[in-house]
Amino acid sequence: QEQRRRLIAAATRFPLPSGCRFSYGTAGFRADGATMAPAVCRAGILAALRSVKLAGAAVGIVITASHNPIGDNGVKIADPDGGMMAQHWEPFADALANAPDPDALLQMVLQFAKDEGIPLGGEDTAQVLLGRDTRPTGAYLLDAALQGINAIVGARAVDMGILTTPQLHWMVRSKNKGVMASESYYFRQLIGSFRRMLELVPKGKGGDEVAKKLIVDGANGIGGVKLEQIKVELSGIDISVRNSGKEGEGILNHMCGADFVQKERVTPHGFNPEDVGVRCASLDGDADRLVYFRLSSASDNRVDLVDGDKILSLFALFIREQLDIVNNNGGQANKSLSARLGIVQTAYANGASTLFLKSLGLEVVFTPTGVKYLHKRALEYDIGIYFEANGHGTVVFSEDFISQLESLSNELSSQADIGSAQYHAVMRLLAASQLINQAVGDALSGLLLVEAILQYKGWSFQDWCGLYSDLPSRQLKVKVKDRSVIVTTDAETKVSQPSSLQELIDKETANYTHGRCFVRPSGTEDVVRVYAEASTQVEADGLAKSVAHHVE
Ligand code: NG1
Ligand code: ZN
Repeated sequence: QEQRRRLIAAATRFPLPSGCRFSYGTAGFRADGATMAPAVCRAGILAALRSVKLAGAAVGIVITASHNPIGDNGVKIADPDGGMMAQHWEPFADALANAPDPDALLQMVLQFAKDEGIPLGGEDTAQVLLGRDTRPTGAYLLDAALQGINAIVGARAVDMGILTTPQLHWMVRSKNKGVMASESYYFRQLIGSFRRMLELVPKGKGGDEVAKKLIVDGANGIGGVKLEQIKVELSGIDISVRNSGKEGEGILNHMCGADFVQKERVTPHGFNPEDVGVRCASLDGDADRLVYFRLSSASDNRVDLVDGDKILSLFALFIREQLDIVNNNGGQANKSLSARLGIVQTAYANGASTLFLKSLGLEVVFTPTGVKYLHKRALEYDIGIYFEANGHGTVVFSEDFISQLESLSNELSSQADIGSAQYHAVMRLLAASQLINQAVGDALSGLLLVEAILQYKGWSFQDWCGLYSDLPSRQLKVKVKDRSVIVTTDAETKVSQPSSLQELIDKETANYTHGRCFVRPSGTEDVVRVYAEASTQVEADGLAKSVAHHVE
């Protein structure tokens, strides 16, 4: 009875405006922040139910619209392992968000609880950790989420404050592993493992003062704020933050941030000609994306870009090198590591990156867009490295592999091999596994791993950028009446419906050397995206434009 009363009360407080339709897309629900309260409240209900279903394990709610404009907002749910909510709950998320009235919502929850075997009404049955970014609608939506969570009897909500998205995912994962789920613990892990990585840089490598200098574009979001908080403790790099989110510095994601830099390939707001040649990094508004860039010249605003694909390539090279050092030294079976290393990309990965990775003999596989697909696929390996071209990605290590590392490090240290190259390589892999966020792509931890690897290799930005040359590409957005009429297959590389569209794309693509083109409906915006690659920029633009024409 109490349970029924609470659900009706919550749904009544946040009625669904007529004509509103929410869909749990690539990264949860997203819309204009002012219209999001009903969906966020219902996401609160959903998260609490998810926790009850999973025997009270902590789940997470993140209130953010990532790289989207400041007026937008969104909500997504993290599962107990810190990853995205299991996909088979998405249809229920959609149905719940769109329940037309309180009574329909109540019936829906009761029916779902029955079908899924979720026991309602118990005490202390669920816990939900909440985080939000710096958006002005964040506090209001946090309240809506709290009311949704509290509509489930026995659910406890814990507001973790204003955080980067990956911090919240990390906290959920930690909580369920019995590790302290606090921000200070998160920072301690980041700073400590980064320091260990630098201690393992071979003598004579590592940076001079110039190599240590890094300018970070914080997108006027939460990432810059957090980086300011910890940068004094990051000895070994000299970080200055621009677009740090301080009063007067600019608007969230506006003319700055990882999405802007990666898509527009121009200098973000807040940079000037004095920065030419300096290594720069750009985060997005919630700090789960990371790209690097360098101002090419003082006379125009173009940048040399290092996108997610090249960050992935750097990580892959580094990890492969460490595995080789361990396995080629001595060669005794009990002192080697057996690891399946896998690379996961999406259709947006630059074709040149895929060729490069394959030329190294690495296994490369593809999934549809969205970390929920990439992350899951990466978990199939002992070491899975995934990145979207836009800079979202991470490295995941299997538990079995981590225990191999731990026992090998114990064995080597007890045999007084701690000066050996093999021991150092094992320790580097261990430190990297602690530095890089295992729950989800994390710009701050990714940035520190990049910096540590550049120092290890003694590489400049140019050395890194020159690993391979990106094929010229173009991305366009097309507004259509109903984007859901486009259905794709083969990890989104082919259109299956409408059936004539793929033939048209093939015909256009055949006109270009190294042409590649695909279209798909966005999961976060009301548009169809067109991506084209070809051997020159003019050709890539031409291909994208002619295909966009067929989509309209
Ligand atoms: P959609 O709108 O589904 O293309 C975008 C990004 C994804 C991912 C999500 C979540 C591109 C082409 N797509 O998804 O990679 O980051 O947003 O934020 O960048
Ligand atoms: Zn983001």
